[in-house]
Amino acid sequence: MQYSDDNIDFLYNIIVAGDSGVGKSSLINRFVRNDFRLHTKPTIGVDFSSKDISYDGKRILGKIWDTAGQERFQAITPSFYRGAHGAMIVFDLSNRNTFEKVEDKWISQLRKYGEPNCIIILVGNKSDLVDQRQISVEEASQFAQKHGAYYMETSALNASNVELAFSTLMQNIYNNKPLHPVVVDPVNPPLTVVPPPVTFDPTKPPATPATNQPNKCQC
Ligand SMILES: Nc1nc2c(ncn2[C@@H]2O[C@H](COP(=O)(O)OP(=O)(O)OP(=O)(O)O)[C@@H](O)[C@H]2O)c(=O)[nH]1
Ligand SMILES: [Mg+2]
Repeated sequence: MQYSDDNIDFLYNIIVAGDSGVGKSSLINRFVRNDFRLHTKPTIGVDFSSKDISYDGKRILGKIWDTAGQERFQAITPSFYRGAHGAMIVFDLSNRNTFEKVEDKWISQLRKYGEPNCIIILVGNKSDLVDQRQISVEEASQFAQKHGAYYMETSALNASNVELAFSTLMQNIYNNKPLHPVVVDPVNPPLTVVPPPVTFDPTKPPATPATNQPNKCQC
């Protein structure tokens, strides 16, 4: 079954969350527009973008919800967790506090408000700041594994792994078959999501150093 846009086979809601300044908007800007700005403004509330990828002979559209990391917008974000097939939780590799908040805040919020079968990818951004790194690959990978998430390191500045992180998330949503078709925007609802005609293949390792096992959100 196709959507009214004949070019799109599947549509997934993806929420991007994490502390203010970790580079969420920059990652989306790099993925969607292949652009980067050194000076950005904090996101107000929630922004929306979309981009499609080709996978398994299908066109998959990602509706990407860019949430504000600032504390004053925290009342808004949970309603967007509710409709997400996938979540990208971002921290700044050069700022340990943003990594600690992933467990204390972002993953617990996702478990509380998110869909039980949502797929999580943990992203350590700003990998270009090599001398300022405060979290090792091993530590972040183990943390991701503990939470049933994929892990990837990116740089919105030099574009390293950005496309790969978003497409890995979308591909793994596709491979894990979303159980509940969900709608985020009741005014302009996405067309119904139909479970894909494939099952997850556990012999295909995820593109992550965290684990070779297929992982699901344990929220
Ligand atoms: N060096 C480096 N700087 C980055 C990278 N990604 C983002 N930045 C910078 O980090 C700052 C914050 O980026 P944003 O994308 O606005 O951060 P955000 O997570 O969207 O912040 P909020 O909207 O407040 O939640 C900006 O100055 C960006 O230029 C990166 O990969 N490397
Ligand atoms: Mg932002």
